[in-house]
Amino acid sequence: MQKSEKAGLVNGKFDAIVIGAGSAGLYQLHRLKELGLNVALFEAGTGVGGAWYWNRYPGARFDSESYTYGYFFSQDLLREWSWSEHFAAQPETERYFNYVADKFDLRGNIQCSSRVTEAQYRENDNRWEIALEDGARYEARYLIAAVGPLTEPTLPAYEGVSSFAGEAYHTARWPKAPISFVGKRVAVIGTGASGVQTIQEVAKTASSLTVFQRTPNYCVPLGNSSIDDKTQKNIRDNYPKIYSRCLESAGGFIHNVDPRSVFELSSEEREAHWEKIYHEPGMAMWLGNFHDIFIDEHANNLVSEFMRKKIRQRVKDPKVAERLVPKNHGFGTRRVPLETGYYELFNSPNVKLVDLQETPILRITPVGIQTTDANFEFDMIIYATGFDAITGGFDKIDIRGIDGTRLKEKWSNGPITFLGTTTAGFPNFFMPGGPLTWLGNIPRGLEYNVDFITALIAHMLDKKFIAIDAKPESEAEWTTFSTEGAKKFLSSKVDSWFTGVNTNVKGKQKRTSPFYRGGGPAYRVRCEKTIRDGYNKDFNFYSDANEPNIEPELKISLRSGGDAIGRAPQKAVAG
Ligand code: N01
Repeated sequence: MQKSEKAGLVNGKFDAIVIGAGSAGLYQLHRLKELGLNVALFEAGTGVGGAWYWNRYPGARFDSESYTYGYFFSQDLLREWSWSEHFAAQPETERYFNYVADKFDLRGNIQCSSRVTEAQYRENDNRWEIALEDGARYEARYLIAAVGPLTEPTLPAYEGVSSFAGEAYHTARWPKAPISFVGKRVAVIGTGASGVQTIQEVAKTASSLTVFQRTPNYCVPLGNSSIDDKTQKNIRDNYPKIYSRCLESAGGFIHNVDPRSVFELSSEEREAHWEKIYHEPGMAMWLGNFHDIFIDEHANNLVSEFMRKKIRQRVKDPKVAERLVPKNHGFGTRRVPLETGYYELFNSPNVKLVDLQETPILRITPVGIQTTDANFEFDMIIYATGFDAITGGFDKIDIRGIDGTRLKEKWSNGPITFLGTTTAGFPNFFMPGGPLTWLGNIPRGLEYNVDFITALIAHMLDKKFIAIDAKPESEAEWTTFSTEGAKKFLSSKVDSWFTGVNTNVKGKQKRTSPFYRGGGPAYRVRCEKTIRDGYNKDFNFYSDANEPNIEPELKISLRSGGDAIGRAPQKAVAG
């Protein structure tokens, strides 16, 4: 094995290799170390934190309540860490992940500035061999790709992107050095969750801000505030309850879908209810709304009209307001951006909105942006143009399984996995947050995935199996179940990263179903079934003789929701 030029991991052979030092990767490293494994973690960035390392753009902050986002696996950590705001900003979250890395003594196993470019399963000895960008090679029995669902930023495929002579940044590759907007003419392309957060910050100091919007979104007030000592104590005392609420809700948030139908209320009652939850913090308006707004067009039309009215009320110029009003999709069918005074910004003289449906961008020029209507000149262009979501982080690595099959090829018509954490033909390869897992409040799903993977590896160690592979029939069943189940949601009929669409990535224009929509409780029911069945209904296990072992015994339990908060795992409810 060749030693990496970078300081750090000198031994080329490990029991397990983890890719990525984000929320999933750090916890996975911790849990595998607890099993007594010799683990290496390779991270492309210069520090830990994953999404919260890379997305350091101005205004980046949680849209989930801070105290529902952090880890729940450690009582000590819950006791020690205090979030300063209900929706903490990126610097605090990055500090949190650094604190975790130190507290659990993870740094000695992490090598930063190390991008994994290849991973190949060796059938002769059932081990994975990986290569870094610098050519260094390492090997391990288990490979865990904790690459994250929103990892690979995408730039628009406009002519001239590289010709712009001013400053240009993507929100997900924001520099560490401070960037000033003072006195600058700034353009922001993109109005998703990242764009909306960035725009609010840039508008404060830029001499002018021009927002290039292709699809308007329904944005909802965030309702952020600082956490005082009394509230802090209350949060700490109530962590078990907070955790249970996250577990029980479909999205993993403290907000849960209202079981009532929109039509159970009179129009006055409905309006009053929406008015109330519109002003509640976080995702209340979206994920705490009536259940049928997600599946019934008539119900959705009513709430969409409410939201449109809100936008019209907040923006003074009716023409600008109309451009900000979404018309081609219903409320909640795409990720809802959260904001503080976003719409009112368009009332200020220094903020201009360009509707790309009326006047599309033709090209980026050395001095700015040319649309069908005008030549704009800028000092800075900010691309808030999103990600090659869910599969992008995997596609970036040349991952080859049995017979040299490439993962990217296997997934060319949409991802195929078993529970999002494994995929047949790629033994001992695990994916916390992989395609077709349940995604909601992302760390809640990741923590559960990591526990599931750890239990599976512990089971292998216990039984002295050297390889495990998902059964093709199990992954076919899960993929079909997950994909078919998604069809009932209105969001499946709308282009966005929720449906795997990215106009900037070749081959990603067709809608797919990249993650499981049935909610956390139902997802866990299926995971727990495979455990109860002793795993062997869904996995083939191989022992040294390279023969499938048919009846492994079981003595593994998942940890999240168990010892972390001092009670047994919740019985999951299908939702
Ligand atoms: O990316 P997006 P994002 N020309 O894909 C536009 C999470 N997140 O980075 O809608 C012009 O949502 C594109 O337009 P359209 C969260 O899960 C979390 O904002 O495709 N415009 C859209 O407006 C979120 O959902 C948090 O027509 C182009 C925007 O760029 C996810 O990350 C904060 C274009 C991309 O929006 C992704 O959000 C932020 C083009 N060629 C994000 N290409 C927190 O919780 C794309 N666009 C803190």
